[in-house]
Amino acid sequence: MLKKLTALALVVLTLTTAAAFAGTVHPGGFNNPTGPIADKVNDIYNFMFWITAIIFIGVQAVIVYAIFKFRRKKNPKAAKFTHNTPLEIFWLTVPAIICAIIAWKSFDGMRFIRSMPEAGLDVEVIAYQFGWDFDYPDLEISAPELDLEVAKKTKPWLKDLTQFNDSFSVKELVVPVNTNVRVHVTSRDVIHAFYVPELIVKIDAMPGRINYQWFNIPKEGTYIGQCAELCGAAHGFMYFAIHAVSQEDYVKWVNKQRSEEGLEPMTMAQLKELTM
Ligand SMILES: [Cu+2]
Repeated sequence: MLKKLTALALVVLTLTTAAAFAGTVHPGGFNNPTGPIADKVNDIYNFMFWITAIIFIGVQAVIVYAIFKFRRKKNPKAAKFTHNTPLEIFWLTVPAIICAIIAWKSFDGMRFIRSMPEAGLDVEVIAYQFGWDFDYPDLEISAPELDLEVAKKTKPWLKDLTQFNDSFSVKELVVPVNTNVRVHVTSRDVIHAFYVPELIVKIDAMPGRINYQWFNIPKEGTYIGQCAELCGAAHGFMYFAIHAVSQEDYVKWVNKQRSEEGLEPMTMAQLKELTM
């Protein structure tokens, strides 16, 4: 009776947990992989998933077959052999070939992710305890700090993140869509990590060292980023956002920042040329 009750409780718990999370898309989750790097990683993931699935089903099928075919009732006398050369050659070569294919695909993916595009919008990302600076060296501007009280009303992603703590600083890295963005990442104090789950982009921010990473966002929208290296008390609130906008909105945003710095506005052609 107790066993049955425990089993029932487990089933109910599983179902309610599944129902509670069904359809939940965490603002910082990787539920909507976006961009060429995410596509590449997804591609490798799916490829390996299907290899694993086919092997799993094959192994289970052989086990079930053996259970019935070689059951004690039908085979009262056990077979006693220790070697089968063709079988041994098979189970050494086939896995070796599969591993080689996976390695080739993985290295190809790594090469793609780690090769910086020849040109792109350059952004310097500087992490610190506890926040981020985004500087655009070619444009002589920096991403401004958002006024949380104002931003919370217009940016739904902030409302979700500030419900537990609304005392942190948040900046938005504004980039144009369909443009290669090259980030040069470093830190002012301890090790942090620049992590944008939906773009499947993650790179350490190390003091005294500049790491590099690139991405290209095909869809307008807000992509939440966060620090992914435990760096101190407010690590959990080290959020930022990448805001991918149309070319027109990007020009407007850049010129707003430039006018605040007392700089001349730039045209779309000038800005585009900087990324070519
Ligand atoms: Cu951190």
